[in-house]
Amino acid sequence: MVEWSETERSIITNIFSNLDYNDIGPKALVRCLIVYPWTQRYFASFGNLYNAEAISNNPQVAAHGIRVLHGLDRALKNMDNIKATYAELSVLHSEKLHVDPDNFKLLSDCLTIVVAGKMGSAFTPEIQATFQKFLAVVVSALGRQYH
Ligand code: ZNH
Repeated sequence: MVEWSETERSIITNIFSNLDYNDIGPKALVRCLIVYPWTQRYFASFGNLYNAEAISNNPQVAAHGIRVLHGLDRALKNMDNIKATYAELSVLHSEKLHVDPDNFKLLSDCLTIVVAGKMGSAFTPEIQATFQKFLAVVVSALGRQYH
């Protein structure tokens, strides 16, 4: 089981309580789709993803970015049981959506970059380390039901 210190818990709680989901969610997913264009294949139903501008202006991409970010609330509220918390979502991504689990890491890195840009110098190495630890646990949990 993953252990969290009180400091780590408060860092994670703090980041999320100051996070503007409607801003950060879309920006993270947009960045992922632009930087790693092969991730676009899962969003064929979202319409025009023809270039960076189209991706940035696509309302379905924005809505999905917000939904994914809210998906992290579950981990936030269940930090001691992230694995079980994502069991169902892992099955969905594996068996129904057929999302290659490597992509979870790509999106989490994009999220880190967007959060870093937003927080500026407040995103200290310690805070980054804790945020990336949190995302790594989420990524591992989401990849858990793949076989
Ligand atoms: Zn995912 C969906 C989360 C990643 C793809 N997602 C989803 C949802 C959620 C999530 C919550 C919804 C579900 C239901 O409905 O039930 N994701 C998530 C998270 C993450 C993710 C948390 C990380 C961090 N995804 C991802 C990626 C991808 C994806 C990376 C690719 C690339 N998802 C997806 C899809 C879907 C989802 C495709 C479906 C959509 C629609 O249809 O709308």
